[in-house]
Amino acid sequence: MHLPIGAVPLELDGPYLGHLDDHTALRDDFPALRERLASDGYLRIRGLHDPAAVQAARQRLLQNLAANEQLDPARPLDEAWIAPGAKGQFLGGAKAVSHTPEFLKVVESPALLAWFANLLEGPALTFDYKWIRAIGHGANTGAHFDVVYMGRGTKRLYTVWTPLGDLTYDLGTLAILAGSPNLDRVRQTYGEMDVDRDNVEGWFSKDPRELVDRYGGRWLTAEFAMGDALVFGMYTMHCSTNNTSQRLRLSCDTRYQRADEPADERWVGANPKAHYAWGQGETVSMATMRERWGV
Ligand SMILES: O=C(O)CCC(=O)C(=O)O
Repeated sequence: MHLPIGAVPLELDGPYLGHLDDHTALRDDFPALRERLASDGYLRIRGLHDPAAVQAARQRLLQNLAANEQLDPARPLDEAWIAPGAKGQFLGGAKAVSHTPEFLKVVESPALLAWFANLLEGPALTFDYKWIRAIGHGANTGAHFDVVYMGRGTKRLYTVWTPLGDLTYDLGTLAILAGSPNLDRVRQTYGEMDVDRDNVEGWFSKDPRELVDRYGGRWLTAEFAMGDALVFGMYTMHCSTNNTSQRLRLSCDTRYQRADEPADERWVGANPKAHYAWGQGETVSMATMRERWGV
């Protein structure tokens, strides 16, 4: 089986693409989880969320997408078939969907915040801004570190990537570059960037093969079931595989950190300011910056 990432099809179980480890058995063993997060750069936990709560959040999101003519009305709502001509939607910061009781019950649940408090050894908070994605046919996300988008506070900040529904490979799923938290030179250059300050493209690469050839490691991915989640740090290189189906891939990514550490001011508060300068005026290409950094 080949899974495309952008323009590049990668063979699953080939030299460039393998499978994410499953850390579910360690779910409540916090010292072990901390070790694995440091060594692997991610935690894949099946059933981290209550699947019924995720289903309710999915339902609410589907209703919103249907009202926005993203879904084919001739097909069952729950299957999320793409309306003819619809392209999918990025619903980051769209409070009408991100602040419904159903959605908050998943990403701000007391159980999830308590799990993070144990992992981080202190009370945890989550950013008010939520990134919700309805990914259309052919779309994916290029390889990047999250720190370039949200690095103004503590660097001990973690992403929880949550599929809002069962994700088979054809819908597109997340992929992580094994060993990427140890790419010191990339951390010291690209990892110091801030997209609003520097106005540079955010994606480090659109070519997953190039990164493996240059830095080693392998892309790792998996299929996900409702309730599963992937947790990773700010310096874990990740991307997503293409949605090759005719249905929307629904997922969200939300952020967690210790409450007593500084939080990036762009993403907290009743009306987070979000990216306020990125993409305005001339944007510097990543190719230019990579050449300058020598990475
Ligand atoms: O879902 C995607 O395509 C990208 C998600 C992502 O980049 C993230 O969770 O940081």
